[in-house]
Amino acid sequence: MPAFTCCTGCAVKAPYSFDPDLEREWRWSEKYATQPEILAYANYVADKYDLRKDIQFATRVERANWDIKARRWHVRTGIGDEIICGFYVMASGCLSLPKGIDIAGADRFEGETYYTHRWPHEGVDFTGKRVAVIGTGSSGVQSIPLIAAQAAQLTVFQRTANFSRPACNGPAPKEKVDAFIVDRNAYRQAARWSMTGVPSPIAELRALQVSEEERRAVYEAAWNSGDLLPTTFADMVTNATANETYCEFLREMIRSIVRDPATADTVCPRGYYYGTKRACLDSGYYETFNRPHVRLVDLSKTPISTITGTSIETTGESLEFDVIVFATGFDAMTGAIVAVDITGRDGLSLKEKWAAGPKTYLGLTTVGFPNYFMITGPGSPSVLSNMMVSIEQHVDWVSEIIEPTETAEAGWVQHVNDCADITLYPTANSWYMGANVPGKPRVFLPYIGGVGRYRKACDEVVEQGYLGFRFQGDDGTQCNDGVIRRLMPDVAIVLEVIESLGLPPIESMSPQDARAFIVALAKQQPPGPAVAEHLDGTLPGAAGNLNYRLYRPTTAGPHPVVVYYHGGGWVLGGCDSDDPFCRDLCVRSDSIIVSVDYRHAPEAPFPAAVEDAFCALQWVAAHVEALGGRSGPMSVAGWSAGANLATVVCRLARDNGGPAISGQLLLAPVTDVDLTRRSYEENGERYVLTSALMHWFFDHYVGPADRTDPRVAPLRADDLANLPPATIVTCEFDPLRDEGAAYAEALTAAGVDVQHIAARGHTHTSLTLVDVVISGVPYRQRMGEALRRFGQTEGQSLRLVAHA
Ligand code: NA7
Repeated sequence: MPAFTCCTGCAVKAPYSFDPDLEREWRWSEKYATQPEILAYANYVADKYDLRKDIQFATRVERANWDIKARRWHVRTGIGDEIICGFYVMASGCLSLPKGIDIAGADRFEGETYYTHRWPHEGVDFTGKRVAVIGTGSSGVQSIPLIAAQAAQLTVFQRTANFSRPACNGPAPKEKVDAFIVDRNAYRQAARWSMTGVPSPIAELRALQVSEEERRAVYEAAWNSGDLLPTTFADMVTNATANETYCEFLREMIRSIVRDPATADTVCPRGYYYGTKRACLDSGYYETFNRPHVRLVDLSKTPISTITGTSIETTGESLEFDVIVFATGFDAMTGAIVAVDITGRDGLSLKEKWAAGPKTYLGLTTVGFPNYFMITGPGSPSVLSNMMVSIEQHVDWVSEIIEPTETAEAGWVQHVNDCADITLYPTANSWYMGANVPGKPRVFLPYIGGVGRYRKACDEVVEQGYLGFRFQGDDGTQCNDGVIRRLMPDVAIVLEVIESLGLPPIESMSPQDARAFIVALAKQQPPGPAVAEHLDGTLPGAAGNLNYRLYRPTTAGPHPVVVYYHGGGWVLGGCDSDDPFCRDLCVRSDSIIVSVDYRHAPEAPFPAAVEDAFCALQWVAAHVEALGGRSGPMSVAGWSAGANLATVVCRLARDNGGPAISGQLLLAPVTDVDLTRRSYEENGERYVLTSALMHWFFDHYVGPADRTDPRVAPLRADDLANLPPATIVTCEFDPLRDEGAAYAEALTAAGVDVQHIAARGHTHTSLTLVDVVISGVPYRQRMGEALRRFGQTEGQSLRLVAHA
């Protein structure tokens, strides 16, 4: 068998792009070229640019340390050389240091032993031999059919089944090659700004939004595409139910290929989501298990206990072999870097610095290691991208700069985690998480925000005067400190989409047009989770009937009741606009949510909304049991202007002898009329709720004389004592952030039990975007928990009301 490759198509889809001549001269024979062809390309490039004179082959770098006085790196090699240099670049690969073979007795085997990562260049002949392959990752999946074609007997030892699809290898489709030849630049540009470094359409539909037939058609097209990352659905990496539909389709395809049902069942992956472990492409992998001389051993049922001189022993049997092939993977992303003993400023060891997981700025640099760079280091798209595209970007970049700051590095590490945390990836035991190497910290290693977004972050670092980098020269230090990405990644995407639509600002519309606009927007939202029932009704307001919508949880009742007031600046919104959020609150709080309308300004200005809000509260209190709720105090909740009403009715209830309220949940509340706070200055223009829009709301809602009335500006009330316990959620990028925080402080000072939750990286509107902004889930969960707590605190609130 010739040397094979576990190539992902990186080199083939986009070889070096720095020289148009090179692109024209070289032609690949197939989509996923094998190792000999890639080696030939590397040699061709080395010859063409006369590179060999600058390369020292067969030399291992063992140590490197920074000489702070001379501002130089000292790099020591295994053959005793010491190289002194201004810059030290580790381009040592993400998957180049093999994971140690952690199987007892592996070194005792007396037959032939091969490792997929160190394949003999002259090839291996398996003819007539009994061969074992251990490992079914990308390397195993690709080598198994080739080994089976020669061996007398092949036994595959599988610990975890992997998802694999046909590679459909062969010459690249002519139309793709022609398009590339006609406009190379367009292809390169598209690749550089794409998600994965391979230009492909962005998935817009969500899997559960389409019919089963449509879903299947998309999955079949993906199966037949031969692409590693074909476009499927937008929620594939974030929604477990959506992902499971794809997993089940793939299992069905596997079962249709593998004839023996027990073997088919064993090679069907389970227990993790598609893509969260590196998915594979193969040429006849599943078909191989139909061959009479190929057998599968399921190590999840009968693990290997030891390897002897002639056999592999599992807990179930002993099997003799002539050859063992280890396809057991790599110490991914960090292994090859920390294998060199690197010491930075003040004797700091990189291995120790990274003991709990790698910390980098942009995956390129790390604090304490001046003039040190990593090509495709942890925290950059790296293994989640076409490596060539990412390598070229890093190489272009490192010719420029020096050392990052602590703030910049901590901010980037946070951002890399924020990106991973909204996906299903951290749920799997994968090498992306370091989970294949015993004792390695469980950290998501690459950057999953995408090649294009990553490039943009790097470019913005430069545009902002090398934000987060420190330059140290003879004439002192220069530093522009800061964090390049502070918004939650999914919030940033929503803002980008809104910006790309070029919508007119709401405050430029009439209230009627603005309401129609909000209704149209609400129709675009995902529906939110299922509840046992939602029913629409009317209740008497202060000047006529008001609509309400009740959401009932699926669990057995009776449930505590929450009266909810929608957002919309007292001018816009209604039960529909906040529907997904109310469903979500209902499920997470296990409470009945009664979302009540109130009259809107300017037709019905202040105090109409307050009067209606209080009437609605009284009506719900009088009908708690008729609505299926648990008797006793209710809680109130609201968002924005609705949160303003929710806290205002708490004061009214306190001062008017009821109804009893056990707690108030205030999401981004309006608590004051001062539009000059710092949060207005910082966030008044770019994050959907703008200063201009707040002016528009106030101008419609309340005349200047009434603006400081505590029923408009509850922060200005001089008697905040004895109000129900409050959970107040403020959002970092919200003009209302500081007045929400001030209100939390004022209530606390008045002796109210307050929980203040500051939502990092969120905007005024992002936490209500259920199933769109996944990073809002932990906050919605805490809001649900707050309501649960309120639902259990009858005694305290009754006492508070009695006091009033
Ligand atoms: P991978 O994808 O890490 O696969 C390694 C495989 O070896 C995987 O199936 C492991 O099972 C298995 N393995 C590892 N250790 C053992 C032991 N001790 N016993 C049994 N089985 C074991 O590495 P590859 O080389 O295949 O691919 C690396 C990347 O190269 C690939 O994704 C492409 O990007 C190119 P596990 O899943 O851990 O249970």
